[in-house]
Amino acid sequence: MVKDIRERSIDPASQEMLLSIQRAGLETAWDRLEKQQPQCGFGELGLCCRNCNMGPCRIDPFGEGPSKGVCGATPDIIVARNLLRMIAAGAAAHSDHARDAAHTFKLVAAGEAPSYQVKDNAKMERLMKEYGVNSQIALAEAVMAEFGMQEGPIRFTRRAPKKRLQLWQKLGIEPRGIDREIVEVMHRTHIGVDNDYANLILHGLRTAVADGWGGSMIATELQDVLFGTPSPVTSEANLGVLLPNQVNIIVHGHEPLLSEMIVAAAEDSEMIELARKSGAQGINVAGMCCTGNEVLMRHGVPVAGNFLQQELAVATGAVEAMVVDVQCIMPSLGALAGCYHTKLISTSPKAKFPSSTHMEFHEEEAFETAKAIVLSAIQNYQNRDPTKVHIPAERSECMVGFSVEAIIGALGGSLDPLLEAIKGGTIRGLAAVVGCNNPKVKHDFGHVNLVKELIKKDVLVVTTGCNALACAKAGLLRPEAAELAGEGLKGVCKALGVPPVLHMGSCVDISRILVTAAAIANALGVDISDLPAAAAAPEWMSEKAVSIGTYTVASGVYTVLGTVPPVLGSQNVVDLLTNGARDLLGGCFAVEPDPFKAAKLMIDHIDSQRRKLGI
Ligand code: BF8
Repeated sequence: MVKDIRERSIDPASQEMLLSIQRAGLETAWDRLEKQQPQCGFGELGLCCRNCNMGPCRIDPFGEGPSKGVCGATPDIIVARNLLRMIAAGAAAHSDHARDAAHTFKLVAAGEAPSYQVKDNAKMERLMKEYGVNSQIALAEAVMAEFGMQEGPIRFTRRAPKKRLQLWQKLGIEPRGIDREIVEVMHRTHIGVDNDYANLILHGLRTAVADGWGGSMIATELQDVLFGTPSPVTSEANLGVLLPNQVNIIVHGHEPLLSEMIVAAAEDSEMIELARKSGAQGINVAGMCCTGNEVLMRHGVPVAGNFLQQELAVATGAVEAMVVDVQCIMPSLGALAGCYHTKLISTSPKAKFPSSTHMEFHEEEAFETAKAIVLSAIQNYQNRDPTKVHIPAERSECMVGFSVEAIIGALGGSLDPLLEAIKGGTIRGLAAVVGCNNPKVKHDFGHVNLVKELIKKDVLVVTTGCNALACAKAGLLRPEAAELAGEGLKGVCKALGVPPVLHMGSCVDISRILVTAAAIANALGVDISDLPAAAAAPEWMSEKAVSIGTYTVASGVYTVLGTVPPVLGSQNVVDLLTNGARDLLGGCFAVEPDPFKAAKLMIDHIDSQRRKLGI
């Protein structure tokens, strides 16, 4: 029996569902975390090496047991190698997502994916110019080639301020092809290759830059071309968006290639008619995690929640189908869905799950597959058990969809009003608050409190991923949330009619934040590292977040993590990431689990940057 469910989440809808799940005798990630206690100390410190079969080797942090692995690897080497493999996995996830978008874009160019069209021609033309090509197919081929390119540079690194680019070149971390950098991580971390922790970390930086200024940016740009560049739209967030009398379909995962089609299929009149015939009043699609962010910001599709709410959504007993593609999908879902009538439908050949129905999705016949998936959800409506339905009431309004283009639009066509507000001090600085949930942190507590503290002190917040969804649920993405901001920020938000926290999309869309930071730095004639800006991931857990944090630091941003990365086993690695990086890159990591203290660290950094800029 859990002592106090309020210790697990600050979100009333989640608390309600956690109680309901507990009463049903079922388990969630929070329960499994408890059962894992105490977690492996060697793993927590990054001191366990499984890279060859002389091991596994572990280093005793207290100096009483072995101080080296069988091959002679020191704590510095083991910690750095483990960190690099996390970066590689994260960069691979974002970049493989981008590859799928590029593949679809190429099929569209060749007329082989009739379900998709180019929605933003102007953006496509800008990209063609940037790549120096004059046809859609040539653009598709040029983008595809960037993944396996043997020599650099990848195109979008040219969007970074000149000083940043020169610094990357000087340090030898300007990335070549994205896949090449990831492969090189695996090579260097194989037994007996790179055994210099600093040299390893430099390559980690290069790989992460290939993610942020490569894979993630490609995903964002091509998704905008195919599905439209987001502009402000209002919607709602939290489990209360599930509807008692409709066929509820949750799209969960990351790639809008699938979710866009499900949204379109659910609007098909034939499908709506079938839903009515089955006794439902209609079809309700709701998002979850980052694919939720994608359809939220492009179509205003309501979002049921962030990472830790995926199990809670199934336990409402009101979900006919949870349709998943890739990333951040808990393997527990199939078994949990089996306790209700919910169908867990996997769609990617890369991602199959226990106890799921697999309906493979291919771009060439995307709409047809999406219709078959929606139909299977409709047919499942009759299996819903009304006695098991429990939908919390909470749903909060939100205004989302602040792409770079939308921000410039809201400012009246140029960044100048923002720059003036920053220079004049009405806006103290900028903060990017992003990242996951992690049951080690009270759900949404880090996100919501950090963001509230920042806006209170006149820091304009941009957000993506699960932080964005936490903010949406807490009402921070409404223009009315300006009332919670300091006087300066409040005035700017009220004048523009925007919230003090701007939703910029999914996790690959952190690339939008990089582009915004570069544009501001260029306008001020400085590097990103000179800006009164900081970043944070208060509840991060995924390897993607490790890659994101690393490219943020490589881009010159002071980045505060709310959970401790597995690096404490090497003081040298810790020093490099928290101090050495500052001298090398102008950005570095800090770790602070308390969101109030984290806000203070970020604001102190912003203030010191303001002083250096003389503003
Ligand atoms: O890419 S913030 S838990 S959903 S990894 Fe996953 Fe983390 Fe959420 Fe999106 Ni990002």
